[in-house]
Amino acid sequence: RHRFWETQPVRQFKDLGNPSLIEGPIDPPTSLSEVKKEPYNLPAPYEWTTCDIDDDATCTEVYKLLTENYVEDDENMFRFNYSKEFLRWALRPPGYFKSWHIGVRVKASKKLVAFITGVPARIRVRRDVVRMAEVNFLCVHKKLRSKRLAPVLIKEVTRRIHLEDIWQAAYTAGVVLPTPLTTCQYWHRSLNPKKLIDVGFSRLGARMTMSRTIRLFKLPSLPTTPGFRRMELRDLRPVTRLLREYLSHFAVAPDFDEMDVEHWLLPRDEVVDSYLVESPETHEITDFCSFYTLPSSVLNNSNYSTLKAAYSYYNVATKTPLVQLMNDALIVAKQKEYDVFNALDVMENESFLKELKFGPGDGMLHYYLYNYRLRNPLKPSQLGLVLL
Ligand code: NHW
Ligand code: EN5
Repeated sequence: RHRFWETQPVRQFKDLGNPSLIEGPIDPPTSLSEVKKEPYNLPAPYEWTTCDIDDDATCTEVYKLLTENYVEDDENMFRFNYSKEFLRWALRPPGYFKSWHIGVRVKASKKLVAFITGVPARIRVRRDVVRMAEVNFLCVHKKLRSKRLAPVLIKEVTRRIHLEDIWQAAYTAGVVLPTPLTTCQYWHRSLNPKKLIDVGFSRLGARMTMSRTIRLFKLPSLPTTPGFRRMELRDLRPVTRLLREYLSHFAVAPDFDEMDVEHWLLPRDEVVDSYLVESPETHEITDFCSFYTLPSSVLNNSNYSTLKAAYSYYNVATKTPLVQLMNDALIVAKQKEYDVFNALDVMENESFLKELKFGPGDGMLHYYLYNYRLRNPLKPSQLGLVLL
């Protein structure tokens, strides 16, 4: 069934529920000298390239490949449109390796036709903090699909990750592979219902008019929680403390230090936004919420070309009710002209989704670990990890 994935150190479907399997690495690390020194062979017309995402021309090539060929919904109405600034942010966290930003070009024309990336991360699985790669942005040009290029890209990124003495990875996909750590559901909260209906992202409910729908999703113009404000550099320590404590409650979560929080959560315009609640009395930082910006191209619509979407990232509520905190996040996203606010049912998100008028989407997101086995799949609420 899975000619490639059956050969990889990932949990196989046949292992499900086998109680004699222990949790931890599937294959032991081999010595670095045993890692293949040469890149894997590509079909003759193609060659490997390492993409310097700092270089504007290269970043533009990657952006164009992804904009035209990356993930679409099941009816091919929308395609993810990661911005160049977003890609630079996603691919250059603390300790990143340029060698993990891998492209494939046509030898003759030098056209970029495939891509895959890894970035380093420390991810805690139960009590163990494991050095991993987060693998993302796997993309093969539409005209080169089904030629078994993806397995070559995956083997090559694996080889380059092994060269840095890292033996585990985390990744997500919309497709089912052997074997999900957990399967999450996307939820969507309309901020601009008229546009969402016009582009076919959502439908007018039964017995609903457009004006009733607009009223249903209306939000106050300003956040309601006293002390709610944008995160700043001076907040790094208390925010890191808050986040580390919160993430310690999940079975799988990143092990963030201050450098990671500075990179992943300090606000960057149109890339990542973070807000917190500073107690007006004690000036303590008690709550935190964040979202990242990932627009989608609207395919085949004459009125609109993009949807501006915010994706819930990491949220921590200790004093403010989580529902109220996330309502304030919706309000600022609306203020900033996002059309929709998306969230997965990870962490404690279930507790606000229905109350804040999110509806279930038609997309699922499966989470995977490479070369690490858990005895049983997790519930989405046991997962404290959000990948981009
Ligand atoms: S998920 C988004 C992936 N990208 C897209 O969906 C973009 C649009 N699609 C494409 O570009 C986020 C192509 O369809 C792709 C497949 C390139 C997806 N993950 O070349 P073939 C990520 O980026 C398997 C993993 O003929 P294709 C995460 C498939 O099951 N495997 O197909 C990436 C089959 O294997 P099987 C996937 O359509 C994580 C084989 O590829 C996959 O021309 C990567 C067919 O290859 C997917 N999303 O190209 C893994 N989609 O065994 C990282 C298909 O079933 C692992 N396949 O025969 C960790 C590595 C690091 C380890 C470090 C220690
Ligand atoms: C790696 N980082 O399918 C990610 N999105 O629900 C790779 N549906 O937007 C894997 N089909 O339900 C990504 N509207 C896997 C996801 C790929 C993209 C995808 C889904 C997630 C999505 C929308 C549009 C559907 C268009 C037709 C959807 C309904 C919204 C509605 C709003 C009002 C309340 C009820 C729900």
